[in-house]
Amino acid sequence: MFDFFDYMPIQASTWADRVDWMNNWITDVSTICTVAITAVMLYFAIRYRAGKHSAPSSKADHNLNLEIVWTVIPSIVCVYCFYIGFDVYKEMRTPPANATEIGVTGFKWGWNFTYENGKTSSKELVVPVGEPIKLVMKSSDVLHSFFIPSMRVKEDLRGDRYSYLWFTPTITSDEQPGGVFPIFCAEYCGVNHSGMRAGLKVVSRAEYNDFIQERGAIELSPLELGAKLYNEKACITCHSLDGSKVVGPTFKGLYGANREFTEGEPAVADENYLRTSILNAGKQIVSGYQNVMPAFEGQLNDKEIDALIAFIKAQKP
Ligand code: HEC
Ligand SMILES: [Cu+2]
Repeated sequence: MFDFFDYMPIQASTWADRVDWMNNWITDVSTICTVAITAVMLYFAIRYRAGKHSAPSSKADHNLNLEIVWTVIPSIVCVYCFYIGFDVYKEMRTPPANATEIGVTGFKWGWNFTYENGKTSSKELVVPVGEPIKLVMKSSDVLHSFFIPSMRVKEDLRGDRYSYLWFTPTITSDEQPGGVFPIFCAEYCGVNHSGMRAGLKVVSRAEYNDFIQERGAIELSPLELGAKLYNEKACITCHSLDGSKVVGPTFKGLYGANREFTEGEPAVADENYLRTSILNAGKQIVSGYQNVMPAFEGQLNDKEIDALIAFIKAQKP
């Protein structure tokens, strides 16, 4: 509406416009109401102060029309706020399938970023401009929250499951101080909480490719490590890659598929489902199979679990 207050950080993602519009709209409506109500209150307090101007005693006790008006109008305003908020929220919850995926791990007190080919970084998260970016996030200890003000996104990181964020950066970060958009932890997580700062570096696709290409020779990509573990941890003895049913279900086309169980509600095989299945297969038994898969809880570290998930995701239908 009027944009009375200009305090928001630079708009650098496709969300920014809509988030700011909503923020300004709510602030403007609240400001107008506060000013109007205060003005009327002051006017009445002075106009009808005790003394010779005292209000004559009145027989009016209520006014139905007035009450309907001041109930219906605020209700419409509230429902409208909810509606436009929900509209953006729905999109924010649904990352597009073609997004570039980057892993984020929060720990006391810092961040680790893992790119698709196994390259890692910690002080700077580097992303290509103009493309959707999906962050698959997890904490290795307490709750943290990943906050990039210029992208207008923030989401908690938990220790027991993955959470997601996605955004499309609209401008590169060249012009920013330090060449990066600031990243903060927004969940109080201990003494060095305020030290959990990093930078989001938004670059061209070509620069991004160069950046992820520079990596140590011995580092395996998550996919390569996943393939190695698939053999070494003997998943291969019970899970095929070609669609055939062995002791366990095939990994072919598993990611994103609907799963049915001997007990309980069906589920979609997303990252959280795969993680639970790998660590604790006995929790939900896939219909048509026996509960014979060993629990890998405690036998695989986070990096290995992420690698197996990447490997399963790569087995396209
Ligand atoms: C001894 C055989 C066996 C081994 C070894 C085994 N699994 Fe399984 N797995 C199964 C069976 C049987 C099921 C289906 C029953 C269930 O849900 O527990 C299953 C289910 C799964 C599921 C859920 C599949 C679906 O269709 O929803 C995943 C994911 C999985 N296993 C991953 C793995 C990984 C990764 C490994 C290796 C680290 C592994 N499994 C090792 C037998 C095995
Ligand atoms: Cu933190």
